[in-house]
Amino acid sequence: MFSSKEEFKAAFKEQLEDRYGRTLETASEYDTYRALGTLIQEKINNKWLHTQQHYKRNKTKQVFYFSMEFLMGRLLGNNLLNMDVLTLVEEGLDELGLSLSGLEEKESDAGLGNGGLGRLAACFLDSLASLEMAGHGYGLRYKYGMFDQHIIDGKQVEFPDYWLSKDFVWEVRRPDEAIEVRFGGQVSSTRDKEGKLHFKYEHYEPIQAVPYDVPIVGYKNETVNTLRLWSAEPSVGDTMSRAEKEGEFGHFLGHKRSLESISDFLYPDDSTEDGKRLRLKQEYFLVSAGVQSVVRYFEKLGVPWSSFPEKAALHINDTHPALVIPELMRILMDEKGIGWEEAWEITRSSVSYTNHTTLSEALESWPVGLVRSLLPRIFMIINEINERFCQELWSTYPGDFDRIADLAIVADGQVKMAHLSIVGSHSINGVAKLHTEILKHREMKRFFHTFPDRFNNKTNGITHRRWLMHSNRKLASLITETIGDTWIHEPQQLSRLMSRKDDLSFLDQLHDIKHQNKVEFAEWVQQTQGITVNPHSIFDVQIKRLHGYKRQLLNALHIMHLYNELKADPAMEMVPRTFFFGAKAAPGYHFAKTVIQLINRIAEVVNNDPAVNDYIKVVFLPNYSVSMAEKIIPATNISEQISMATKEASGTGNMKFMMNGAVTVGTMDGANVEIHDHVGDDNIYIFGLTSEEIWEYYNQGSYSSSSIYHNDERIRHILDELIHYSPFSKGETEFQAIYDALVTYNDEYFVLKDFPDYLLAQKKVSQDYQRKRQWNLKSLVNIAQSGVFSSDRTIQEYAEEIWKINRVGALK
Ligand code: 26W
Repeated sequence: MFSSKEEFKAAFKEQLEDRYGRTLETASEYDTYRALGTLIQEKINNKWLHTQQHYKRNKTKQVFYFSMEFLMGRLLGNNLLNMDVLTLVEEGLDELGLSLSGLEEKESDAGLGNGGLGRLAACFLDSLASLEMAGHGYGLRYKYGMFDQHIIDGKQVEFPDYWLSKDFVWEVRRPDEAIEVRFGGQVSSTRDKEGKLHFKYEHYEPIQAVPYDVPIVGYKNETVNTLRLWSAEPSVGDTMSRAEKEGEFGHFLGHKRSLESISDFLYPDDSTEDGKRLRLKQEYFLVSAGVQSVVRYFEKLGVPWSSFPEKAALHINDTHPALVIPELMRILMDEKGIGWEEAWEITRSSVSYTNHTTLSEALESWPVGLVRSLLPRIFMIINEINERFCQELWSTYPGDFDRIADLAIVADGQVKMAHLSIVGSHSINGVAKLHTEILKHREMKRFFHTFPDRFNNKTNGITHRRWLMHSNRKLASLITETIGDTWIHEPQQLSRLMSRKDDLSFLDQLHDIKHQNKVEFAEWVQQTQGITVNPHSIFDVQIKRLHGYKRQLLNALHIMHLYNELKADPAMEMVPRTFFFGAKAAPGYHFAKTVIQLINRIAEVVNNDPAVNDYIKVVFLPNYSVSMAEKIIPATNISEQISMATKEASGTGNMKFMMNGAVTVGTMDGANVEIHDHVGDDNIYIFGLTSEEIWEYYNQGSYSSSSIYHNDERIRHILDELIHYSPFSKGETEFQAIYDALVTYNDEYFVLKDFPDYLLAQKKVSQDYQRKRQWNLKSLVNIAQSGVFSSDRTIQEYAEEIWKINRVGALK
């Protein structure tokens, strides 16, 4: 790397001149960003090459993490940190009159994911490389990532996110490693003399999958793994012959466009599965290109097929890449001549599956007709897997038709992807303790009964490098000054901070850092949103996708209630609070969009009312993204994790806030349960129904939201304000759907039921916040206990218990 600032500055200027034809004086900020990015990329390349050679030479077992989403965010800062040149580069740029943070803003935020599942994949890649483990990501190179959200007249409007309009300096296109993926066509079979079946696949549509590789740099080590993103391109030979046959260039162009559309855009829905043909094409495109490239690599090792599972672990991130199972079967049988039993053994021993949701509307299933016409050979294999599985069930549970119908992979004209994933893998994991228990004893109860040894828990985690060291450098420095830097490699050492729990000056320092972060964030809000917020107020933050079960509505109703109270009694004592929201709604999710509209209405009313706006402010931050999260989380006092119990599989935002010293207001859901275990009752505000209580209500069918509405005057007042003339409704009917969901349709997510308890928890927050020392202590405990939620811990568990891989150790 660079041995001095001088060396860096010289190299940087040279890059700017030689590669981009600019000098420091003539370069735009974007040019300087590109010059810096490509310069660092060149330095990474050397390590990257060595890592690959090392894996090959040593025939190292490698993990291939298949995911339809990788929510990477920006890479410049992270790469500088992991390459151990952050300070040197920052100071060097400073001497040249440039600001690193300014340049970082020039990078587009790679939003190739919806939310939790995609960001988890990104954190895992960082941990794998930082732990010197051989693990790579396989995903799609969407031209358009998660849509850009604008708020116009208080409503969400979506714009395409053409993130590639700026060069993505980190990717390397590798056309020589392109792979052909086949769709449609017909399959016929013939028997040879020995009676063995051979399948012939004809009249299919070939599409080229071209890999774009992105290096994943380990923290201060020699490991650089790969995120391989596949892009769809027409197969040259095929299009030429078509153009010739059809004799018309117009046809050729249309054909080309339709092929390329496979990797055009990310589906922006993480809550409902809508069975679109193009989505299935995307899934198979990723899977087929990925599995073929793994097999190609494996064959170069020159070891027998039976050792495939010792050389490759194929992980599927939710069911979206579940076709890995029949695709590997297809290649092993049709292309490599391996028999069913052996192919099945190899496949099942190589594949593992993570479930990320219990929401039934998000479970994928594909109509049989669609799978058959788009992927005829794959469909045959799925059918065969299904038949063999049902046979086995029949011998274990003879006569139990009901059970077999319930567990079948193909049933009711649908292919059930979760069933395929369970049957075809050796490990199935949930993402937090509670979630895994729900899978084992409720959602996947019968599968757990059949395959008890396959189920296990891997509580999620987040990379402390991006989410603490990079995004909150002041706090990271204070931690290192206090307990040394061993926590960086062993984040659970953060618990040593507990020795400072009685140290007033340390607690003050924590407070000062939080305050400075709030001041900086307030300045950013002022500049970008034109809203003035008071950094002395409590910063209360809910940032996540907008969904009914996540209950942004509960938060919004609380604010309406506070407003009503303040208006009724202007002398009421109130600790000033600023409520921040960041949330995108799926474009077709009307209810979620109405909630966004309500939040924006509340903001408009509250922020413009001089009688309350010294006490309450509401800010809806449009276009929430990874880079925005990095700005707001270090400045947060209260982390809102208020999903209806049983619905949030884990949550990972909750962990990021905790690590940055925010205190959680939350339900006993997902990983909140484990956060509570680690910090104890005094350092978290738990409220609301528990999962058991929810199930009890379900069993009894005894929940009645309308009786709450009729009996609780506060609730009635707020809900009436939604539909009758009030400052919030202005006499319009926009919020009728919210009223109806809560009152007429019996409040699916128990918002009204949990409302009173939520108010109490929030009252307690306001009281406690005023007792500075106790509050700072809560913040300290949260930071000190957060080490277990580093994704390094999670990845170590996956490595040992599922993938069976070790640290590669120092590469040299
Ligand atoms: C087919 C449409 C679709 C797309 C994505 C349905 C469901 C999804 C994901 C499974 C939703 C998701 O992101 N789940 C979240 O995963 C996180 C990482 O494990 C958890 O922390 C969140 O609780 C969970 O909601």
